[in-house]
Amino acid sequence: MPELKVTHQKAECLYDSYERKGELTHQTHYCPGCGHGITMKLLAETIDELGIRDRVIMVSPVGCSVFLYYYFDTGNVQVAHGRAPAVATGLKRARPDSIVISYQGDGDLAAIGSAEILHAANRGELITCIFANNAIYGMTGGQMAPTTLLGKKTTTTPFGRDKIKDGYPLHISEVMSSLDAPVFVERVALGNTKQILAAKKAIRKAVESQVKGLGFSLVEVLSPCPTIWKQDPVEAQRFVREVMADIYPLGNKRDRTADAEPHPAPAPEPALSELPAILKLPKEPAPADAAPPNPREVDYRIKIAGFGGQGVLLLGQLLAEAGMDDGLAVSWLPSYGPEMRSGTSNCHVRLNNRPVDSPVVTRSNILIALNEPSLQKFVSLAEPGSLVLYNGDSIPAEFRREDLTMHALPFFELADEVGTAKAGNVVVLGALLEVTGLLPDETVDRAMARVVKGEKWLEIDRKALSRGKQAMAASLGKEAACHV
Ligand SMILES: Cc1ncc(C[n+]2csc(CCOP(=O)(O)OP(=O)(O)O)c2C)c(N)n1
Ligand code: SF4
Repeated sequence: MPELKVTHQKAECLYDSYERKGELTHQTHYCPGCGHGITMKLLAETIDELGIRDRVIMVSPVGCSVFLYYYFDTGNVQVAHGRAPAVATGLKRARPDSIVISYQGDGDLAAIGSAEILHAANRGELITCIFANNAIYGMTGGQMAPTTLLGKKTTTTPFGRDKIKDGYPLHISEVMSSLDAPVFVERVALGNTKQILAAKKAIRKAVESQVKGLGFSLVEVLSPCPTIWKQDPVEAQRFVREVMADIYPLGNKRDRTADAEPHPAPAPEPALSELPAILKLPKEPAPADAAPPNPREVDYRIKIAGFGGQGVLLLGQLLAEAGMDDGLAVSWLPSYGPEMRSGTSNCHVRLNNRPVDSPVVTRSNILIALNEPSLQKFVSLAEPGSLVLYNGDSIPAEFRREDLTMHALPFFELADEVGTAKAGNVVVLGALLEVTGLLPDETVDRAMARVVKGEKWLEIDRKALSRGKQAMAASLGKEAACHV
């Protein structure tokens, strides 16, 4: 039997099996004939040939190519829609030795991310962008992209793209090559084998220019999307070759790789200890002034949610300030809705006897929900066995959970009794202290005196705090009596 010779095999930088779906470990998620699969193969071969796999960080977008990280056994970061050039910039600047390759579709790069790509290119960031232009939003089912051809029917242009209403197809490679900084810009296509070989050459040259430290490079790949175009793969390739390439002329738009000077090596970073002086930060309090570390084992992950105007953020701030005075490590992370008032508002507070690893509270062990939508949104994320305080007369039946301790009190009505409903957030604080003993009363009072502006308000808040404690104590007494 003649000896078998391997003439073709997968690139080494692609995983042997893809863990995305148990039953499909040797298939990508791309449709038959999709250009993403071909482009990624060319990219993978380039990485192997240049021997840079250990240095590569791929930045994958939102769009059909989002799962790139399931296929490439390299560094991977998946980013928000359109933000690949911004994240790639950060990665490259933080790790100048890495080879950062961002991969984006035309919706991602030319629509929502148009500002990012323009400025990254204009700054001449040392990154490589692979731009898969299939002239449509693939992942979301076929909306018009900035690159959609005139007359093309899409779900958002049911009568065809109209130059007056929808504008003209955006020629990204030409825009890129009108800038001073890019060193390499080329448009290629996947319309037949010859074009695919040319695409490979361009991709390799673009990546190589980064390896040599020359500057920004971009390859636009005209790419078939048979599924959304409603064509079979052969027909879609023909469309790329004969129709798309006519509107988007192929070829090199900029090549300064022969005479570009490599970017100078970045200046060494200052030592961490020098930063306070450089940034003119106020001196940290001497250890004697700072609260001594708290020996209690504490890990409170508190989510407070309501609508704007309920004092959600101030309540979080009071907890964090008081926690700090108690010698705990604290964080306070506010999150606002877009409206100034009456929009949604929530904040994350962490109180810990060890340094806080992340200020984000995903699974709360204390949830304070100041309205029903907040309870609905966050109760499923409360840790079993944890505490929920709800602003209302009772917990709505559909959100009750047997594995949580849930208390309902009309905090804002109680605040009204002491002078103003505005102090409802401090009534909550009182109730929380009563039920948990989370922080000593005098520490909370000290923090309140610091944070609350004006004697009048401080007086009201002190009353509100004790009203909250009282009401919670009464409610606990009642509940205990019920259980007996
Ligand atoms: C902030 C945000 N806006 C909108 C979306 C919905 N969305 C997901 S993918 C996509 C467009 C993808 O099109 P494209 O970049 O051309 O990639 P393709 O799927 O065609 O490869 C959109 C609008 C989103 N995920 N995030
Ligand atoms: S919808 Fe289009 S772009 Fe998305 S995987 Fe299928 S063929 Fe590729």
